[in-house]
Amino acid sequence: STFPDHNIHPEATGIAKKTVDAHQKPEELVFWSGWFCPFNQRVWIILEEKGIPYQYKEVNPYAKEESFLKLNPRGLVPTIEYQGKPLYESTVLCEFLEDVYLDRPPHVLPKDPYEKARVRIWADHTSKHIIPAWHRLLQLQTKEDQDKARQDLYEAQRKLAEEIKGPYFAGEEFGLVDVLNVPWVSRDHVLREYREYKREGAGENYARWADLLEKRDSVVKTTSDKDKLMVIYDRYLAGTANSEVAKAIREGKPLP
Ligand code: GSH
Repeated sequence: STFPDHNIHPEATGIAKKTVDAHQKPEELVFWSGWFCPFNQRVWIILEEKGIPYQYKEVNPYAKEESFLKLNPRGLVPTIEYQGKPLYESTVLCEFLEDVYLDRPPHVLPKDPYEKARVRIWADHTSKHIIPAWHRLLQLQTKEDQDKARQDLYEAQRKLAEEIKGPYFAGEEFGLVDVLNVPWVSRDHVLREYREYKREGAGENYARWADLLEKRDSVVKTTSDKDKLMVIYDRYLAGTANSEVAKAIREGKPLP
């Protein structure tokens, strides 16, 4: 079908809806958001963490509307317009917001060049290893594939956890590696309920860090009701989702 996730709930719900309502007036930063999307939540969390003035606009990225493709030819959320100019890709956007709003804490990248580079290594590890394994575990259908994906995920999360300075990844401040991971931490109830996943499987350090991250105010404020999210995740669990991410996992290709 042309609209793989056609019966997606049209807007944020619960606490996230209040956050949306508080960000309706025009600002120089427009956030084109999909309430359900974990990549999208990364950017939303930074906007909230730094208290950046932004205008929230909901978009259904599956509809691939012409006006949206003009902003982001990949047709994905998150997308922003800053002073009328479009940008996209969640990791790029997180770094962009740090550059533009450097005076607003938390500083999501360390100042020290060595520490900054180290953060980028573990951001890359998150994109290359943690997120793909997470989605394989969610989506693959045979026990064998799921067992393999679960082991891959534990291993990738354990490696990252060995590098945590504490309490957050890079030390005292909530930062880039934390924000890149937390949307999947706050959705891991799906894996715990349906895929025999547990945080401790990746070690005590990982579990402690994950427990801390999901309590962050900015995370809570950008999280919609679980029942609305589960409508979407049920399709992934059944192997019938047709998003770009779902197709990539099925075809064994890198994520979009
Ligand atoms: N690499 C992108 C990023 O990090 O921003 C991935 C974003 C992404 O996959 N967004 C999904 C989307 O817009 C929603 S979670 N999908 C539209 C589609 O699959 O057609």
